[in-house]
Amino acid sequence: MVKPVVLQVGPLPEWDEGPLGEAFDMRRAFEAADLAAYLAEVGPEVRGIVTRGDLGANKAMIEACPNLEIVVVYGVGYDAVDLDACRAQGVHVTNTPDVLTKDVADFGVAMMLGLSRSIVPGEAWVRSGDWAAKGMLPLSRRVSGARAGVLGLGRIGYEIARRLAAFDMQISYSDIAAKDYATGWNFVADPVELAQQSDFFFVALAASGETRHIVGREVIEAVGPDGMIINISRAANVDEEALIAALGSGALGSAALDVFEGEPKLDPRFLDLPNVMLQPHQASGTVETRKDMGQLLRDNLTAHFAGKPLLTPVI
Ligand code: 8YV
Repeated sequence: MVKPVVLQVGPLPEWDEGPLGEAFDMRRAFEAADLAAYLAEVGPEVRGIVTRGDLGANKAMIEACPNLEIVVVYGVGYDAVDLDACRAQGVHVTNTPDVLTKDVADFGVAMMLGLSRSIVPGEAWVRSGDWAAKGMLPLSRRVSGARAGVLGLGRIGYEIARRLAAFDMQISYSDIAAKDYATGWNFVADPVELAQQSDFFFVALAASGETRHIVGREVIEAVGPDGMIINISRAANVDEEALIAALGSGALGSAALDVFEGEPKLDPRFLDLPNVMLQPHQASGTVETRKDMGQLLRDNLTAHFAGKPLLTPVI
């Protein structure tokens, strides 16, 4: 049987690349010196695209593959895939929801605790000898019992809120509408109002054209000089210029960030800010979750080429 030709946009763990190579005729776009020339050469043969949430597949790539049938995303976020171009060519898209939800929620909460309780500076204080030389580390801020706001109470936002409840936090959330599964949590329609009611403000909504910079200067300043913003969603949900300005002026107390515009080449001004925790988009980065993401991605691709229903279709 002729293996379907599948374009791979970025590297994946070996435990995925092996089985993909066995089942499909993989073409590694990320190894091409000239991507446009490579797409012009192999594009007509391509029936599937394997990509990651942070890489996606743009209009040029999709249109370079006239026989494309499916794009499978290694990730829950598909904001970097041009869905309109896919619809125009009748191309299916799948993602990997649910399998990463708890790890991403854990990581968001860990960033909140890590920054608020000075975990990283504490480690440095000990390793540098400052503890012996200068005494106790400056005091940090309590988390338990504080006010938490969750912008976007989807799967990940819900799991974050569930974890925060265990810290006796007062939980409010914003979303398109109140959620019947959000028992005991306070629905606030306006993100600015949610920010005013939050000591810890989580950005957990799926990114789209509608959510771009939903966390703008007004929301950022409403979180305030004693508040913290935690972003485990997409950088595009936050106005990074306004964020950097507020962190620099003190209008915003602090931020813990796992995602950045232009990542991994983040804005160098972040590196000079003492009140920001910087993480390399690793919220779903556990062996267990990445294996589950890879399996689900491969199951979607296999189902498609076997003419069976997709497991986690987006379109
Ligand atoms: C992945 C993600 O890190 O699920 C997503 O949308 O951004 C992350 O889980 C990314 O997709 C691939 O590396």
